[in-house]
Amino acid sequence: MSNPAQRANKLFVQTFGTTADDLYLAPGRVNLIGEHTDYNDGFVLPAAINFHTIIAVKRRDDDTYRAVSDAFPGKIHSWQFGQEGQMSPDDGWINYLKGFTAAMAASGLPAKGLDLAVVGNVPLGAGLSSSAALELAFGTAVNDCSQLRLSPLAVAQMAQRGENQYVGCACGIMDQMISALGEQDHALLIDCEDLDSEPVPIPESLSLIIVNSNVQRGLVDSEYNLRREQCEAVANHFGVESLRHVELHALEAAKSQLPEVNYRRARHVLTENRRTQNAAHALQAGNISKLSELMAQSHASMRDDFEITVPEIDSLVEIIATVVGQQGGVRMTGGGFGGCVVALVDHELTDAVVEAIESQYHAKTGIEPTVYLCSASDGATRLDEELY
Ligand code: GAF
Repeated sequence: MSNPAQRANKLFVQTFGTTADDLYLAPGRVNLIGEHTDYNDGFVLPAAINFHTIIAVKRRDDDTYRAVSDAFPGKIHSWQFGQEGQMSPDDGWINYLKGFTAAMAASGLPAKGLDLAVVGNVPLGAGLSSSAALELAFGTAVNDCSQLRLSPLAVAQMAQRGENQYVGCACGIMDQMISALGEQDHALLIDCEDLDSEPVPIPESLSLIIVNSNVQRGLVDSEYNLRREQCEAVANHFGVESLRHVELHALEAAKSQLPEVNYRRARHVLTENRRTQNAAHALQAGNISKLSELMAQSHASMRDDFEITVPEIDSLVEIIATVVGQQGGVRMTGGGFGGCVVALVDHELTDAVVEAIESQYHAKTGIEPTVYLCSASDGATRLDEELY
């Protein structure tokens, strides 16, 4: 049926027996380069994508929240502001909303209650940040409806706090920040130390292709948190706050004093920071062969040093790289252990890339891939339904 905005409104009426006041939307994201660098105060280069979470909301006079999702119609969750209780893994998606209100309450910010109906088309569990899209659509609605006047960056930080403290995932700021601040046809170079960001135009000659490996992601949170601990252990070794303050030559000099695996984790982060800054320059300059080289190096570093790829993802990257050569870049995107690869390729090669994936990936892995032809989109906002 209809578009997602109409679906959200319809779900709202079916659930609450009245019409919603407003619609809010936030995008998922794809990271072009700069993986596992955000929580090390490094650089990332993500883009918001044209896959969204949309929430239809109605303001309430009390501090109660009632929420329904089209993934589980009929199941209404409700809680009171500041009384979110313990996170329950069985509650799934609602934890991200409760995390947001819990973080607001802990910061001493007041907020009024809402009734809300959630729909979306960000693929779930694919590493495209459906959770950040949910948090930012909700956070933007809460901010607006309670007239808190938080900046989009402050909403993103609140969402990250909720996910860290309530949901228990030690994620960095990248996903929330790009979902808040994304710009159409641009990636965003973010310095995760001071949270400065700079839009980088994606050349019109390039197609943004995302391919879901459809590998079931396992152990994501525990492996993610372990990587973070390994990085922090190296920063502690040098007596600095984060890996941002460790130079590559100092890391090389200290190699024999570090556990080998931690040395490799840190080498990924330090080299990835350089690659990310260089990739932003290459994109800006339209230097696609340089971008291609940097994305290939990034993938190899994630595979060999950070060990977050899986054979199916490596195989997808190889299939695409063989078609595009120096006329585009390809690498795994997101936290890892399955999920998606991202490719930025010359438009003229789009069909050849899709054909190669469809003819080779299943034959090599026994899994059907899903291809999304995307565009970089704007960040979270209140939605004018007519414009959607
Ligand atoms: C996940 C996290 F949520 C991000 O903060 C980031 O660390 C990413 O993995 C890896 O780059 O998406």
